[in-house]
Amino acid sequence: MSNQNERHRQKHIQKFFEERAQGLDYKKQRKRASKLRRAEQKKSRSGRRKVRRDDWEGLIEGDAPAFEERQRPSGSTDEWFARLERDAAAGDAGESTGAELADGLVVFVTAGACRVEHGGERVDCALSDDLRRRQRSALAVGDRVRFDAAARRVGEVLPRATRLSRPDPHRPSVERVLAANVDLALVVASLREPALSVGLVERVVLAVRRGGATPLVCASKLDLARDPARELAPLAPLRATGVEAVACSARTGEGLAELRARVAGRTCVLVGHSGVGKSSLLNALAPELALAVGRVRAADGKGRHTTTASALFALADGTRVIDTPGIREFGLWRVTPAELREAFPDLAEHADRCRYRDCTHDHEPDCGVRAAVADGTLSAARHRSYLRILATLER
Ligand SMILES: Nc1nc2c(ncn2[C@@H]2O[C@H](COP(=O)(O)OP(=O)(O)OP(=O)(O)O)[C@@H](O)[C@H]2O)c(=O)[nH]1
Ligand SMILES: [Mg+2]
Ligand SMILES: [Zn+2]
Repeated sequence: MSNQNERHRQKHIQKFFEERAQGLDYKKQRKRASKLRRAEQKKSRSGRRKVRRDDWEGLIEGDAPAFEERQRPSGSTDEWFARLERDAAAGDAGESTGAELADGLVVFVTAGACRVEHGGERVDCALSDDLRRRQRSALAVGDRVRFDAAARRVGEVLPRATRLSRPDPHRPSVERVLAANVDLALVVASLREPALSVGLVERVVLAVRRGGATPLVCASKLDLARDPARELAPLAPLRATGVEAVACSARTGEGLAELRARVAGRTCVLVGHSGVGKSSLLNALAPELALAVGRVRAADGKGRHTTTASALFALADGTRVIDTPGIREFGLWRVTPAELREAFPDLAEHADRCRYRDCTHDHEPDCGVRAAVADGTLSAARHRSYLRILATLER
């Protein structure tokens, strides 16, 4: 690649980062994505590697609609081999400076590139072709990487201590990692506006534990609750199974001291529906960030997907918090029915009365769990939650 082209590309990437950090809206993102794609395609006509649609799908995070599914590329065997050779020729080796690789922390990811923090500095890096292809699963905010600071190129992603994953909403066979190496996941659900969604909280909590992190449920917008005890009640069964919860309000500051104490010194991620107040909570913890927050729609009380990309922020005391775009639904990545049963220990308590050892507590005769629901010793809502999740697992 000529120097001029490279400079041009870096400028594009830079601009992209800046705009996304400012929370550019989805339509603009798409427009920009297709512009970038055309630019790359032009380049590919002049002999560079072909651009894959995958490279650009990574641009859209959260649950905004994706580009239509990619078709298998057409071409003859000769063309495919020619492409292989071109890819190899355009590979990493030629562009590396051969310098020692440094360790860095990924604080922002976009298509084909990411921002890496290292020694207090932030470096925008391109990804190797291999990483670029597997980007959604292979690279996430919070990842530790080895990178070439001079060539601004990421070589390797280090093994993760924890991960928060879900199936890609647009392509369920692909794992999408929302955040890597977090200790604590703040599962944010507002008591009102939008209404509390216990089902989503249960699913995210399950995914957080499956990925090795600790969940902490944040019941937000406490100031809107008219009867806090009653409005928090739907979270009680989850709490009874050992999941901790704090109720707080970014508006009045209630509960924030407790939240601050719990996140102090740790690496955390904020997850939840759009509009529940994730960015507002982060702003309340660190006003200097001045993150964009959006109003919820009056018509349906839903958020407007204000945060469009995940990003990691370091607070003054060394705490790290990853803000993420609102999720609409949360699929479970490779959770087995047995793991699901473990996540509902309050149901399992009644399972020794089931006729079958592998009873799913769904349709089987003589089910102790269903009997417990019938005689009122187990909450019907918990059983329903369990069945709803069970129905969505791959079996
Ligand atoms: N009453 C009240 N409103 C709040 C509170 N926290 C946030 N809000 C409002 O809720 C709306 C959404 O807040 P955001 O912080 O943008 O929500 P978010 O979860 O980051 O949303 P996305 O970025 O779209 O995922 C804004 O209008 C906030 O002012 C709170 O504690 N109380
Ligand atoms: Mg936000
Ligand atoms: Zn049963």
